Amino acid sequence: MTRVEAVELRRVRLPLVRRFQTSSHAKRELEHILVVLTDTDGAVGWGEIASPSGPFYCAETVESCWAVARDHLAPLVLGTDWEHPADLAAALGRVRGNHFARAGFDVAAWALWSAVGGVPLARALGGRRRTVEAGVSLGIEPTVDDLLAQVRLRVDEGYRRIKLKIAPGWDVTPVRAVRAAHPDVPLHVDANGAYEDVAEHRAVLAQLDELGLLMIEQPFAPRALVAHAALQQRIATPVCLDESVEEVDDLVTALRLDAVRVLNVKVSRMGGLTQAVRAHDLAREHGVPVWCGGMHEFGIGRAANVALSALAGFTLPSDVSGSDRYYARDVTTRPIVSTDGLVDVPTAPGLGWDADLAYIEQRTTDRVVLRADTAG
Ligand code: OSB
Ligand code: MG
Repeated sequence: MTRVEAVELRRVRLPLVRRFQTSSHAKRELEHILVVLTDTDGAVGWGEIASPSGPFYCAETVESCWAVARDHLAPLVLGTDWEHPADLAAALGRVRGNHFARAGFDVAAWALWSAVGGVPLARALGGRRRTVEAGVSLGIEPTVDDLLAQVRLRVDEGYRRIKLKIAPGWDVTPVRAVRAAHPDVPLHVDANGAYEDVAEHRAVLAQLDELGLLMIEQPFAPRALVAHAALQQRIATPVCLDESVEEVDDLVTALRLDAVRVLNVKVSRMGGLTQAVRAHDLAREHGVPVWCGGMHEFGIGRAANVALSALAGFTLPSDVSGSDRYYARDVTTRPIVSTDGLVDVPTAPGLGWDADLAYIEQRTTDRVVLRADTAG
């Protein structure tokens, strides 16, 4: 039986190696929340809340995660005895939504539990791969030439798949240019829900369908499952869902509608590893290949993504690029490295990467510790 005695939350800021452009603004640094659970024997587990700062990917923000983690999730964790991380995840499920915040606690529980049990996290989750294939996600660039330079760089580094962000006005032209320069590279596009519906964008979607893409990810809004199903009827390229699938039940609906032929499983979006594994299992039963999407995680969240990607259904390259692509120095004592597009799955017990406390302390902007005796 595990009882968590202390929950520590730390807001940590890391500068980005290269600024990136989102739909709302350009970012030079990211702030994530690290979650540290300590049990009654002094064993420790780390998790990461990798929420974007603004509510543009989903409804959560760093501020909402901080408040929900401190006021609701930490007290729940301090008041729950658990045998297995899934038991704790079920208790956290009393909080609706807030998946990024919940994921930080769920990952910390898995890290703690697998470390105490002496098994690598990947094994604890049921994964058997020794290495996982890494792909990269490339943002919208100022020009097609800038994008081509980025693709060249990442292909030369050995990444196994290139994903391009697209939006109305930045779609067929850049994707065609990349395809012409790299006829054989596994390529896919991600629209983050930027397209209105099938009718409005018929020509663009038909042209993308000709480019030999692995998939078209989330062209329409999160709740637009019927639109995704209608698109799949018209194109041969598999439709992949990201934002649409926050609950395993969303996947049940999407499978029934034939709105999902590839699934992006994100630990954060699913609310943690427990639900991510369930989504993987269900997709696998239906013959739907999955891959692990990223949220520009620091090393703790990235380590969880690597462990998850070791499961059998992860047959497509995941967004588990090396730490160096985003951060000059990561929050782990060793960076996560991708060599020739492969990341080794750790064989040490637990997460497999250790938190770099000195550096984390240096980058911490706020910190709170909650204890069992003060929870209420
Ligand atoms: O849609 O996959 C996405 C980052 C922020 C918000 C949404 C997405 C992303 C990424 C990150 O693509 C990729 C990575 O972490 O390597
Ligand atoms: Mg996506």
